[in-house]
Amino acid sequence: MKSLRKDFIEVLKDAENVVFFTGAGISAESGISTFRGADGIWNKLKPEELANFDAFLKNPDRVWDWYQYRRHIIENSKPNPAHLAIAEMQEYFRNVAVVTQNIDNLHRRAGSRKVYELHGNIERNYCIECHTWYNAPGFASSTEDSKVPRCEKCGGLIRPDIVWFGELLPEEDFSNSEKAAEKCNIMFAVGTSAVVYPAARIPLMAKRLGAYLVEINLEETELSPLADYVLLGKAGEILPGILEEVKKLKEKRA
Ligand code: BV8
Ligand code: ZN
Repeated sequence: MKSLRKDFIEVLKDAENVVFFTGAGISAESGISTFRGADGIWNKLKPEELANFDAFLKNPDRVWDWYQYRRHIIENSKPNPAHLAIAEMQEYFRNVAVVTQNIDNLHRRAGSRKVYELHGNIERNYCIECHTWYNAPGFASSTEDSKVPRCEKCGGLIRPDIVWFGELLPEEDFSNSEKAAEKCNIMFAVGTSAVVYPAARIPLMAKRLGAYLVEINLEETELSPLADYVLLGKAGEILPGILEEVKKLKEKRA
């Protein structure tokens, strides 16, 4: 990796609170498709046809089947060097938070401890009538792919715990993300097109309140003009490079 800019290194040196705001691009190198861009799944499918509650009520089997397809891919994937580098940053900064729009649980599997999930988690499911949770490992794989399971208590439809378009974000995760954005010294926006709201407010808020905003992406996005530093390339290559720099800085200081 080419050498990092001096002003960024200065901020890294003194930073105590660091936030990683991540999107689908960080999991691309784990083999999970992004939503937008060249290989995005929304290029083939319309979000309004699948990722919303009305679509689920209209054709629950179709929507369940689509999530089962994605679940199988996620179950067979593993954290990549970008997720692992973020988890290792916990050794070097006082406070590291991950605010993710991803539903794949790869940050926790990589070892990140403070993870706020703005769009839910595909490993969890609940009944739309009585809200009973169905989170036992293997629950979804024990069901038929093409048939939505029913609640054993009330017979209601079971859905994945994912925030669909038009739905509210989980209150606690969103408010913790806002707090993390308010107090961070550096905010990294990694692998996100930053077009889905209200999640995309998080890096904007951090920047407005004085954080140094670093963007890591294959290409420029709507966030780029606001970023203090734009690093173009693969997250799985850039983040391990930054981690190496952090290690050097902290060793020098010790
Ligand atoms: C809400 C879950 C309040 C399903 C997802 C018009 C204007 C503004 C806003 C709106 C509007 N119309 C509607 C809205 C609101 C809407 C919204 O923002 N729409 C946008 C798209 C216009 N938001 C909502 O509906 C939200 N709720 O507002 O509630 C409300 C409630 C009731 C009534 C009124 C208001 C709920 C949003 C929930 C979104 N859920 N999907 C599922 O996963 O199946 S969105 C979907 O996009 C994913 O969840 C994903 O997390 C999210 C964000 O996408 P990204 O992660 O950024 O991924 P993307 O593919 O776009 O980009 C990947 C990037 O990675 C690219 O830039 C690429 O270059 C880069 N990349 C690729 N490889 C790499 C890489 N970078 C680095 N390294 C690599 N190797
Ligand atoms: Zn039920």
